[in-house]
Amino acid sequence: MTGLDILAQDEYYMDLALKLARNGYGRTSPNPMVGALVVRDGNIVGQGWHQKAGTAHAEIHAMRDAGALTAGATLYVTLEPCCHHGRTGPCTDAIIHSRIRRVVFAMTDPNPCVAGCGAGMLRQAGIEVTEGVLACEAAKLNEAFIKYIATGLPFTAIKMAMTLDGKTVTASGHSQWITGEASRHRVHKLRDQFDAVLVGVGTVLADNPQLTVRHIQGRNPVRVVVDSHARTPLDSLLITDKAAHTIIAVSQNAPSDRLKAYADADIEVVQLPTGPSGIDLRALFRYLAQKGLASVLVEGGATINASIIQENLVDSVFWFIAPKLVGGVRAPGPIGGTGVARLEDAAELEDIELELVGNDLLITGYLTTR
Ligand code: AOF
Ligand code: ZN
Repeated sequence: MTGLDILAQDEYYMDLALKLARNGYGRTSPNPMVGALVVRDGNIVGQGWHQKAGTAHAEIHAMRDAGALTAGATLYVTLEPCCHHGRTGPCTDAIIHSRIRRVVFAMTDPNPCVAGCGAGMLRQAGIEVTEGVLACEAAKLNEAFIKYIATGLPFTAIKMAMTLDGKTVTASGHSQWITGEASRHRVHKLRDQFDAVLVGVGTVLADNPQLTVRHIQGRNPVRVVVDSHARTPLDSLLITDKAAHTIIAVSQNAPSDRLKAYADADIEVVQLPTGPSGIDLRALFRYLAQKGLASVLVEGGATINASIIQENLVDSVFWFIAPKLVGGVRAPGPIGGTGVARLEDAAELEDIELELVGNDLLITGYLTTR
């Protein structure tokens, strides 16, 4: 086979391994989604994916599936095999024992416990190693894990629903519903995939939201309320429905009787120092990451959006635009605060994608680092 044939073959199997990895979507956090295949004489003889943090890694599933057929075979895996003793043993040991001849992986593990050491161990044992096959696709799949492990902060996305003329509420305060049913289903799918959903107390007071997954099959994210003065009502659904864990982030001078009432209702309360705009949001996001919440979907409103953009905590956006014109100089838009004075200071997006969801337009993109 020529080098080109081998590359095409490696990409073909790696694409299948990436598809296997996606079976773990929203279920492996704070660990990565990983898929693996064992190929022998052109036949797939084993496959597997990582199912849940703390359980067997993808490589182990695939090699168990292949049984004795691993001897002399090639292992395709979407992430560099680990070489550390974590909650499970090192995959490199298992690979060496199973007499795999060649390992092809997509991307180097950004986890500092592994980063490059897995590949090194395999090479030392005489195994042929090829790395970087479909590396961009693998990095995109695990964008949340990469951000979380490299920075100690969760991957953060803003979800926004606004009208074509940039309004999120009418001048008289009416906001349900801006987008259509298909978009609302799509938001529930996002909630199923993100570890946590975060809102400001203004949204709780205005909408009394549940922030759960209802229109589709899925699991509920942890719910986080930014609430400096502990104003979340004790009879709000986030407190009474018991549908998911709820965290209320308050400032150090929040009234202690309220905090006790939250704790009595099984709500987690975190008291944080104050930052440039209310609670120190960076400290909150660090706290969430330390709890193993590797991704956060911010679902409004305008004040919280302004603060997290200003503090450079946002990685990407899901911006739903409904084909409606509301008008009104006093009808608010999606981002509050004082805004930037000059256009060159505006936050910018890249890697834009457009999609029609029902009659709404969904724009996704990543904030450029400034
Ligand atoms: C996974 N699944 O399929 C692979 C992982 O706590 P442990 O022992 O499960 O180790 C987690 C680390 O192992 C993880 O951060 C990543 O660096 C590496 N590879 N992890 O959970 C997998 N291949
Ligand atoms: Zn491993």
